[in-house]
Amino acid sequence: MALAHKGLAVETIPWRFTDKGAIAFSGQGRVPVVQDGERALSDSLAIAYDLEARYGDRPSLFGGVGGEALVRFLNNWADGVLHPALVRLIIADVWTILAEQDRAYFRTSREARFGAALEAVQRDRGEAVIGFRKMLEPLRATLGAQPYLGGAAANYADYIVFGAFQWARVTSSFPLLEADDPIVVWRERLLDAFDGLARQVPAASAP
Ligand SMILES: N[C@@H](CCC(=O)N[C@@H](CS)C(=O)NCC(=O)O)C(=O)O
Repeated sequence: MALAHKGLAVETIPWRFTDKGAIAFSGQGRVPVVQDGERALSDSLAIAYDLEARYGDRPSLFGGVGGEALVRFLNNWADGVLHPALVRLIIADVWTILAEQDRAYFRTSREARFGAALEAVQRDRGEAVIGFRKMLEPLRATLGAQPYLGGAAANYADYIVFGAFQWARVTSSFPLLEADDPIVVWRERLLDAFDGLARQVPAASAP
């Protein structure tokens, strides 16, 4: 979304968890990784800051230095609160869509992290999702007052939070939000952005 926001032409390469060799040039083992000329960048926020600095003549991802600073809080909220709550609702679903060669690695690494079987982690999700939806109230209230976190138009603040929902959308058919939730309207708008870029990835179908 950040690359599209900047209007940059990119080539994307399909990647699997166990395919560490393909991203070894970045000096670490996680995606996203961006190769821009000789430069290898990793970590979404670091990539976004770099894009803003390098492509300052293109549409801004942050709307100025204040936005650039404030988005760090939102990124920490997404990493520390949103993703940990979300992962507990869909983690076993994620496993079911993995390629065979990734399944054992994913299960072992995530079960060590949770101290429980993936299926046990998401077992009570029918109840847990109620707390998840309550936790999203500040997001809901903000989107009730303005169309995007970035204000009148979407910016990197939106892409941080949308990224979590997009991940869930493509890995799990579990309904995270109620149909009349204003967050759904915002999510749909971001799915439509950049000629439906995010919508091109199919949603997970019910098992
Ligand atoms: N905060 C980082 C998170 C990166 C991250 O955790 N990526 C996961 C995607 S699920 C990954 O590549 N994991 C590799 C692994 O678990 O081996 C970012 O936004 O770039």
